[in-house]
Amino acid sequence: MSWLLTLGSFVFKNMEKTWRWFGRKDNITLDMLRQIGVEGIVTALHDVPSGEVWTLEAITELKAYIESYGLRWSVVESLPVSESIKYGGANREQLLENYKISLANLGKAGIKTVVYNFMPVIDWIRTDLNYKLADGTSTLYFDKIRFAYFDCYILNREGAAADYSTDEMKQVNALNKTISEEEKAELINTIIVKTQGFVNDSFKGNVLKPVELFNQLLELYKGIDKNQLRANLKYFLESVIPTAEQYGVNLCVHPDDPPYPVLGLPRIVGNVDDIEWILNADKSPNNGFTFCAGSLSSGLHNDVPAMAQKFAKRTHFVHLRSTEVADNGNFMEASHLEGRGHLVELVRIFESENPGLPMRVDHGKLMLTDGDTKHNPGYSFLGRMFALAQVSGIMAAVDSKK
Ligand code: DNO
Repeated sequence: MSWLLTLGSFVFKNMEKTWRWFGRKDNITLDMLRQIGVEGIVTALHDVPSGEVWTLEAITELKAYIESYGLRWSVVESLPVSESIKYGGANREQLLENYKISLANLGKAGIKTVVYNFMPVIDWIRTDLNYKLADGTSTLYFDKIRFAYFDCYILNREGAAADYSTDEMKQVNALNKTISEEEKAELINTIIVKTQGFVNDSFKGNVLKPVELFNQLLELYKGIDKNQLRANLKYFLESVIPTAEQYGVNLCVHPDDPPYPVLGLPRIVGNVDDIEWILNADKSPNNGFTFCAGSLSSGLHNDVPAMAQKFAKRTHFVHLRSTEVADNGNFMEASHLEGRGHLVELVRIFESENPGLPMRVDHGKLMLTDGDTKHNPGYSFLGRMFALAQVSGIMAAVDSKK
């Protein structure tokens, strides 16, 4: 349990150890989580299609199930924002109404932290889900050239080549000469099906023609530039924040992963200016940020501890994860003790600037028997358990210095 330590007039409250759990279908059970020191659960009503109302009954039923294991439902990740809200489609008003009802129901049930993202078409992006490391474990990897190949030769996006340097295009063209049909299929499967399938409603279920579907979604964003996407996010906030305030719910936008524009699509949650803009677009404390150290650290432009210091007070939820980034932009998940995330520093900052925030580890490696169990990419059991133990150690060391 999170505990309060009173020292003179200071009251410290540790970060709450939470874990992303994908509901009753998750092979990692609540019983397992209770045994490894998890305190709070991060989950969603994964069976409700994006845009539909989360009823109070369904919310309270899942909450009671979680509580029957001595755990609590601490955070919703995510209450998805439908594409039509992001590009400003005809049914946007109805979707916003539904969103408000779901928020109100969550507030009534006592679930007060709600994550969403505002990434058009595609959520997090990786090109390899099984990148082997020297120690025998494997991790997630983003290879810029393979991604550019996907853009230029698989999606065949008009004008795509102009988004890459001459040298990058040389490598992309060379890859085109050597890549096998099998590798191509695996790349499509990785970028569209496996990474999106469990977090992005557009690609849930059995997607028969992923590339065609992907291109249709890209079409919806023709003419939507950064300013228009920002305007649509502001419109979303103006519509839903009053409800969040009324029911005491803290909404917190997740950064873009990776934190820069891709595939000709704008991305607007990737750097200090973006986050400042969002937090100023509606100054309500209920309009907050999910500090995903992993996503932020994968952009070389971001100084992650400086951002934590700057945005700690408006942060409602923290993802503790780190990455290593090469000069050419390729990146992979780092150990939770290393890399550009600087998690020791972050724990120090958040525990002093905004005590008691929920945090979860993210994107564990594949290690030991992880490969034998079916789980969502990045959400292994042993890899994440190992990371949670490391982060718990960091927290204990930071707390002992208070
Ligand atoms: C991937 C996740 C994201 C995140 C959403 C939040 O592993 O970090 O899918 O949950 O973008 O809405």
